[in-house]
Amino acid sequence: MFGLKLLIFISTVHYTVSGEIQNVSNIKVTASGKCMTSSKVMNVLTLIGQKQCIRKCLQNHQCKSVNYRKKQLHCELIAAKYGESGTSLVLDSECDYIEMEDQPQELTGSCKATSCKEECVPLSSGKPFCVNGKCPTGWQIIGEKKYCFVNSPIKWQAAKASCIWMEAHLLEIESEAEQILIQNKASGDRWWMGGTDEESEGTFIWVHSNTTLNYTNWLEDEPNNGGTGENCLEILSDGLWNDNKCDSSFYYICEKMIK
Ligand SMILES: [Ca+2]
Ligand SMILES: [Ca+2]
Repeated sequence: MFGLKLLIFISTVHYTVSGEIQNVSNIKVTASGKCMTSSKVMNVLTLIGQKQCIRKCLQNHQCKSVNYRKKQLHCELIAAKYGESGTSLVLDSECDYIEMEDQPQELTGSCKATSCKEECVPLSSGKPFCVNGKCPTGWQIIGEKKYCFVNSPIKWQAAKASCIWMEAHLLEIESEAEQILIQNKASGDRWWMGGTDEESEGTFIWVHSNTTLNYTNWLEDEPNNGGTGENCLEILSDGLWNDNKCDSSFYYICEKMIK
């Protein structure tokens, strides 16, 4: 470990003396001219800048360090850091080994504030999007479809995006039979579904199918577009439906066809 600390010291001095510190934008290279060998390389990104490489690692919950190959613009995302078992540093003049601790967190942009446990990607709108590649609770086959009941509360747009990333879409209940199946599994909590009247107030559509609602199961006096407006569809703990503010955070249900 002493050797590593010395390397950090040397590389800091190097950047200061040579006046390159602006160029690296406060990025701290942990070991310049060295690569870390590890079996825990998660991904290799090519033709990517150093800052972007670090950003990708910071956005991923599991990523602890990167090897950045300056000549090839290669970025290795690694789920380990130097000192953990199976790691060693090897001389490689084209390589920088960089740990994520002490890197400028603002590189993650809007993702900094999220509690995303997997990969957080800032959308072009500037909003963070937590990527969960697979159903965190496991797909359940109910009737003719697969459903994923995600019990972490997020806003409607983020829930919609999360389902798409799972190659699915937010729940659309199209019949009483489906309502009963879902109700039996979902009771006790409230969940986002894939309905909205954002396009045309009062006219709810299923956003994936782009169809109006054939079957509905509204709570009495709903949808009421309450308060300053409610444009997103939720299923309540007793199975009845309500329109709510899209910026509210609820659990959500994704569905897809059985392949
Ligand atoms: Ca509305
Ligand atoms: Ca309402």
